[in-house]
Amino acid sequence: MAVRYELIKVCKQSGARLGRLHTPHGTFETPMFMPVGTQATVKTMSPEELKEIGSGVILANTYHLYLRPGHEVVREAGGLHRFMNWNRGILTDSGGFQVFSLSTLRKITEEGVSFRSHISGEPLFLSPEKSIEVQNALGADIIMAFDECPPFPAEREYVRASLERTTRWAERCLRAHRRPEDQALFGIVQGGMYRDLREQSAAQLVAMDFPGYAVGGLSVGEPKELMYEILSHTTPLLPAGKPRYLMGVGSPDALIEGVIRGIDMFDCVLPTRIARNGTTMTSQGRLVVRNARYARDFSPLDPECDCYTCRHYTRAYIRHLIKADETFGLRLTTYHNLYFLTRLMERVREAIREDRLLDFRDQFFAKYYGGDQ
Ligand code: PRF
Ligand code: ZN
Repeated sequence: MAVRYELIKVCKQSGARLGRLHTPHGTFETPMFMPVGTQATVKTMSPEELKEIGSGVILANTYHLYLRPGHEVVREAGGLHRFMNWNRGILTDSGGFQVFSLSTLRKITEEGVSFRSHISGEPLFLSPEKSIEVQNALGADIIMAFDECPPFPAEREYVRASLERTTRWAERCLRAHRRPEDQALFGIVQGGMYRDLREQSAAQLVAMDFPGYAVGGLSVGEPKELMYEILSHTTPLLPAGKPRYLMGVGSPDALIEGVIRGIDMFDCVLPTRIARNGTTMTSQGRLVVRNARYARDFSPLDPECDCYTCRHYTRAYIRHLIKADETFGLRLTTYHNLYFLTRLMERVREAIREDRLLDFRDQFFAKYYGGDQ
């Protein structure tokens, strides 16, 4: 088996899980946050920096790497790990979600999705078989089933037909998978905001015995409370002995609330994307370091942070770099934001170990959201 999940303990106060994910490229503690490296690079960060931050698994995208440089190039390079010089974990998303958010003129049928490349405009096609072929060539430790993520809001009838097709696609993915011994294929639960459809999707996928499960179709524009409600309803349907991954979620509050509802893995572009427009996450909440009010502020981004950025550079200097379009500024804010979320997950694991995750949440939120959460 490519990936083995070891459940270490359940927090008596919250029900959250502390575990270990054993992969062909190392063992990583969960709950964990996975930085996004869409194009086989976490924008502005070197692998050495990611290791220093403490990242274990990073995410790359099938859609982007299929378009450019092409999966055959990556296969020839010896797989993604060698291609990008990253010897810890890699997870690839299957491409369906990115086709819908990035390409134009897409058309979905039982066979798959046809679309035009957002780079060259050329007509392309992705199916469950093609997605798995590409992901087998890329060689990530964890690969994802090819799914459809319905928009929000979506009518019940559409969501039902979509999840049933996602289930049939998941079966095709399992059959097409050529490297089950060193790549774990995760199923993705869909079903939108309908509890009974989540039950149907989870039951069908669990019967197929995937080595791990993702909850997809959330954080697509619905109110946070609704996401938490659907999540609370979905995670208990998944087997306790396998890892659970909440796709595309990375705000501090959603990470903590997700862990409380039994999630082990998260990914999101949020920390890296906001860093590149001059927004940082600190123990006192978001800080827009681009703002004029920091022009003469010679304190660190976060007085409680001991990352490379906060040990050596001031808000005034980082603001100056970003205003002057100097790329070093983007590296400094990206480093800090990834460090912040990685430390947050470390503190979450410590709180689970000590059965006090609900207390930790309340203390963290009081500071991060200024007491109004
Ligand atoms: N499916 C896939 N990737 C995703 C999602 C999904 O539903 C989401 C939803 N938040 C993010 N990334 N394959
Ligand atoms: Zn910092």
